[in-house]
Amino acid sequence: MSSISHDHAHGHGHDDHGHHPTGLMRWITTTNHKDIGTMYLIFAFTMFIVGGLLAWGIRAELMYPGMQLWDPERFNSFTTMHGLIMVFGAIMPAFVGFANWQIPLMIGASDMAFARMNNWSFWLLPVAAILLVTSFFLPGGAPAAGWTLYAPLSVQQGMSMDFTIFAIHIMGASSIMGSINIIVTILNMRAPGMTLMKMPLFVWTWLITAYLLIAVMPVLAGAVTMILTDRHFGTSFFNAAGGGDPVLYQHVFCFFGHPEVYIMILPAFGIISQIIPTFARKPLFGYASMVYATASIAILSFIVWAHHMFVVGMPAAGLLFFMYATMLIAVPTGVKVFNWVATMWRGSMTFETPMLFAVGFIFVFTMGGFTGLICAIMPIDIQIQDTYYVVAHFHYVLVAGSLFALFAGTYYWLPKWTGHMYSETLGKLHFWASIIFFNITFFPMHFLGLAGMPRRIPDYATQFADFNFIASIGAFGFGLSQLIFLIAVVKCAKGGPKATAQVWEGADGLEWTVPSPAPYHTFEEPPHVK
Ligand code: CU1
Repeated sequence: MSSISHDHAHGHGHDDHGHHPTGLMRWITTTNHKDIGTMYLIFAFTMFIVGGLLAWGIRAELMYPGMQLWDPERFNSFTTMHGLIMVFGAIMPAFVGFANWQIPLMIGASDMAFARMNNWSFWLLPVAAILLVTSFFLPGGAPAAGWTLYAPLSVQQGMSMDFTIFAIHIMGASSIMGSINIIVTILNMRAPGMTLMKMPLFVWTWLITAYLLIAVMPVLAGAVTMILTDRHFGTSFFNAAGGGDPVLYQHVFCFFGHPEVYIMILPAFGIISQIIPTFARKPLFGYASMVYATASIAILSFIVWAHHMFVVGMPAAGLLFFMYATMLIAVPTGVKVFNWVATMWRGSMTFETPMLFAVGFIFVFTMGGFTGLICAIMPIDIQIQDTYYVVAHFHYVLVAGSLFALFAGTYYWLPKWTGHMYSETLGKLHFWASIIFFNITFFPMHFLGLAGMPRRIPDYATQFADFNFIASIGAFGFGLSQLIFLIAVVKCAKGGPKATAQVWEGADGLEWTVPSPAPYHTFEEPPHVK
């Protein structure tokens, strides 16, 4: 869109010497936000495959009761690495990739504010990923303390834990630099006339997410540094024998961990808020309330962390506070879901692949939201703590939430990114395969959890066999379905029918900006529809 002006703004260093780096050097040295966005997305998809193969390893073992494939330690390392890789390697970098591509385009900036730091933010990630993945080949195998790296287990495990701690430090530095870049770009580089309350919702959600990242990545760094000093430098932060307390680790980790779950969902809300108006051919309903809801969720996310810890032994006042605070988050989240539905109300909707994923997101993510509310009810949580109910809950939020929004956004913006239309047939096939296999995989886990099956175990009692078998079939199908996505994207990048400037018919610029002042009365016939 702005590639010509962009080259003038940032390419002059190379022009002076009369050449542009090509091939691999181009990608290593690039400061172009589009190149860097693409690299983030390719990196994220690669890690999604690695994390997915680990999920297959988990589901293969759990397909039948009894011990089949892996010893328990190896199984634990699979669940640990699956979580770490999906959170830090796949979901988060994918959203940063979207931020790089879309934020400068949406606010009319020539590039990100710190284009060279942007390059460094990306290239730290493969280094961290290599540290994480090589830990499988170290003596003692990969870390097996859960993605939460709970002490005291994480203090006792082998040298792979040191690799993981180092990888987390590097990824944290990358996230903080990326967040500073995003905040400065949004606050300083908007086109004249674009006030904050005229910014597209995706830009708003990323602005707020970037503040969350800057606030909590240092907390995670602190937590894993305390593990490191407990391991090697004689401290006893988490060791009761030395006067420490393992529960301290849970408090510090979860103070990072809960805002982290919103880091992984707020940009998804932003993507959905761009897509729904386009395919309903109406302005977003309740723009301002969307912004305030996003900010409220972010603020509330700091005061709910101990809902992960209802069974550690907390005073009743603490239990009640964290229960009610958590329930409060359902209010702004409900505002968002209401606004999306109100946007669709009496719209002239069409259901191309991005809209299918967006509507699928609203339906299935909301189910994950409701089970979250159930987990927030302290007396119930005490029953379902550490069971498959929790596994079902957070996969509804992270797969049907974050991942489906990423798919929706990819199909939505691919024509802008590549200049070509993707195959609608492949896209729709990918959607239906994904949503069906997703539910086959994770819906039975609610029943398993309610029946008492614990998470993070390689074997289980025979009464859990049927639902586990169904879940495993679903997981194999879900993984294979992602090949359709890969084929659709590669085909689109290589060629295909040319995308028009408008791309989505009848959307009259809705795909880029959300008009302000407040939309035309949205319960009337919209002005866009003839
Ligand atoms: Cu939480």
